[in-house]
Amino acid sequence: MTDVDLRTSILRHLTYSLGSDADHATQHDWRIALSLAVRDRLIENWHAASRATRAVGAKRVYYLSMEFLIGRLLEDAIVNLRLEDEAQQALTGLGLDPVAVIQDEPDAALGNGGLGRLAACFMESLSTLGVPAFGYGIRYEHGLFRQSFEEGRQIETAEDWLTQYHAWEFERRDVRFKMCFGGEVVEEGGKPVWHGQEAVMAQAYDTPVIGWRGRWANTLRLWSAQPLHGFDLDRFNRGEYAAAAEPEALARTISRVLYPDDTTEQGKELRLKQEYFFTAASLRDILRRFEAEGGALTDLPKRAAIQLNDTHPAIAGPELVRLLHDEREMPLDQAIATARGCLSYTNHTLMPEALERWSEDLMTSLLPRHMQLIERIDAAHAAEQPSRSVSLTGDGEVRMGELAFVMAHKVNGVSALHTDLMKKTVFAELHRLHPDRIVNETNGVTPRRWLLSANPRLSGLITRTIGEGWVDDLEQLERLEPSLTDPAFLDAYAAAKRANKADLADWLAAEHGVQVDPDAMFDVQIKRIHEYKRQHLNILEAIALWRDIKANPQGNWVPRVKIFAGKAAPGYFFAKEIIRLINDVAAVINSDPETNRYLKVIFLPNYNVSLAERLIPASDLSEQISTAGKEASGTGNMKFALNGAPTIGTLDGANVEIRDRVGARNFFLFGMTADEVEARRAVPEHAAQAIAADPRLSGALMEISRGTFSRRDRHRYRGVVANLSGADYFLVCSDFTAYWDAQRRADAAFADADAWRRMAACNTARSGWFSSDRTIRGYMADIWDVVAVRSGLDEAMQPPG
Ligand code: Z57
Repeated sequence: MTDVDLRTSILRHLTYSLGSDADHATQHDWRIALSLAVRDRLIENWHAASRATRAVGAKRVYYLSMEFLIGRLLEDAIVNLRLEDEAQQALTGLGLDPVAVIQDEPDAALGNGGLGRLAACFMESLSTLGVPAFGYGIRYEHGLFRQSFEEGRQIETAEDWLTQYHAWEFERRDVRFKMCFGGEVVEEGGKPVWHGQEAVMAQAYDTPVIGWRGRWANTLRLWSAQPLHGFDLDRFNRGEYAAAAEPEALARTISRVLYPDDTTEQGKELRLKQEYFFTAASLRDILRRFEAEGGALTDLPKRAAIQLNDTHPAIAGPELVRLLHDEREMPLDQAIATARGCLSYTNHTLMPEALERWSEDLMTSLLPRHMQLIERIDAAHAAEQPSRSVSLTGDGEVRMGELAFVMAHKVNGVSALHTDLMKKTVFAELHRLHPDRIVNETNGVTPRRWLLSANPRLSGLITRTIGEGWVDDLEQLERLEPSLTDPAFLDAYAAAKRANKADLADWLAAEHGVQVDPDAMFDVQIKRIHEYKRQHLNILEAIALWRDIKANPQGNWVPRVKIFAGKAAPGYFFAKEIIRLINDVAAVINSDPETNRYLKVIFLPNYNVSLAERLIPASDLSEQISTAGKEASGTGNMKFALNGAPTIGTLDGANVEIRDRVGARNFFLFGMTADEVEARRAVPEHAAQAIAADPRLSGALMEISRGTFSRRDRHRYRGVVANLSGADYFLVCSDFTAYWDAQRRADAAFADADAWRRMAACNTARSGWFSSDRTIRGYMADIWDVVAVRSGLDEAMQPPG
């Protein structure tokens, strides 16, 4: 239905696809009808893209990821297809509120945090650049849990995005593979054959991913686990109702729920099953496509670049070797070399608790043939090393990082500092053996979602100033540089920020019952709750500031609203304590009539992509305060800078590169460097020393200890205080004074409104390098050896609409 205007198409879908009518339709019905009408406009280009890829025999990128944190899809499609005006007119003409219709869509929250969101930004950039690509992952029935608070404590409830009709996916009944687990390996005709014991079906669901201007669309293919055989009627007829349904429930368990842990590993059997399930199904699909198109198997690396997003799909190494060697008779050495030619691996963390290790026993019982092949791969690799110092197994465990490294032709870190530390720490030995394997690809974010769509006021101003070329060539933001001294531009820039903040203030009042002054500094820390990210450093500063204000209420204080949001892994006790502490502190501070003109603290529940899109454009100050050496990159940091919120931060992850680009004067740097952190940890009593040296820090800790924020349970935070004044592994106390000083520098800068808006605009003008388009071009050149196909396609494609 692309032959009619959007309004007609919406009404037709409402009638003929939903069986509803304009008199009875709910907001949900309208939203689905609009989604289907918009979807119609991208299908032809989607098909044309895969036709063009086949026609030229192009090499494809396969991005394997346990997580795709995509958020809402409707607005993204409308923006990328340039249908904003038409959609707006159609909806208002039908008596609807466009914003409410768009916001009716639940987030697709198939990810935890940075790693999953990065995968989503990469998919969008691959389509914008016209690179043939598939994303492969799991179609979780329940994405990341929903978070609420009860007396300040985190409560988790199941997220159920799929209970609503999902307009963006297509079930591919013809794309399904049988996946096996367990069983044994037996010799048959002189070769090992794996007979699995348990089997489930992997069923493909496809979602089109549309690039800028709808010129190209790729596919996100998510696997759902289904029972091999239908329902057991015999059992049912015998009255065994539960037993009849059991095999189905068991099979579906594999794609039931996303593990809610970010940067920690649980080592659960079901998790390993999930990893193998989606990785093996994806490889089968890749090989089927390759074989359908024809060519010698040893040429697979010329047609397929398979990127492993962390070690979660690292079983791809042995599985691809198994498919080539066991099932297609390629000699083992050649199979390993061919697999390595296709595979590459992205590392996202150096934290020991995140590095995946599976017990050899579990691996042997679940994937017996893979365990044998891992040993063969290990032996082949050991034969290349004179010292034989690196092994894929040890202490009864398989080391997935080492396995991924050995099976990849390239291994990349996600920021310059992180890549450097990878070479010096976790992969030092492997780096010595393979000095050309590790490369850096600093993360990026898609400017379509994170600037154009999330911040229409600022993007409108940018387009009026430099034209709209920046949208898919973000380094054009440099052309704002001359305007940074133009008072008219800076007025407009500040007005856009002020209006975004006023919108946020209205929303906070309406949805959360909190009153904030839109002229106060909006100081924002939004990310998963983790000790290394140091939300507790931020709240300690808030307590210290509150005490200073109380001691001198007539002082010249710069009003601040501190906003927090983020989820804690359900089993991460300390992270949950931090959430509760922040909520308890907020309750006391916000109701203090002596100080609440100057300081408010808000912890917003259920942080997700949509909330980030609301908060970031309305932020003044970006909190990026991790212990140096711990945050691999960060990507929120880039979104804030782009939207004109200067950073207060440490020299960690991509903060280093952000500061290099926006300029030291436009960045509030504090704290120890990664090297200094290591040295400081070796100082005995480092926390006690820091506390004794700073009365503000000791005062804030004292306030928590005496129960100021937990009056009916004074010892509630004994554990938190003991941790901070004892081991303090993440050096919160040792960085406190420097952080406090940086905050006061930020206050002083904010008080000078002219200087501040110049600093904010500088951040926007100089953040163009942080586009995920630039990151993807880096992967294309350094890792994948692929080229865009779009140019050859222009005549084959129809303009949208
Ligand atoms: C995750 O979100 C990240 C690393 C992990 O090992 C896992 Br598991 C999940 C994050 C890093 O913490 C961020 O620093 C980084 O920006 C992001 O991955 C994307 O690279």
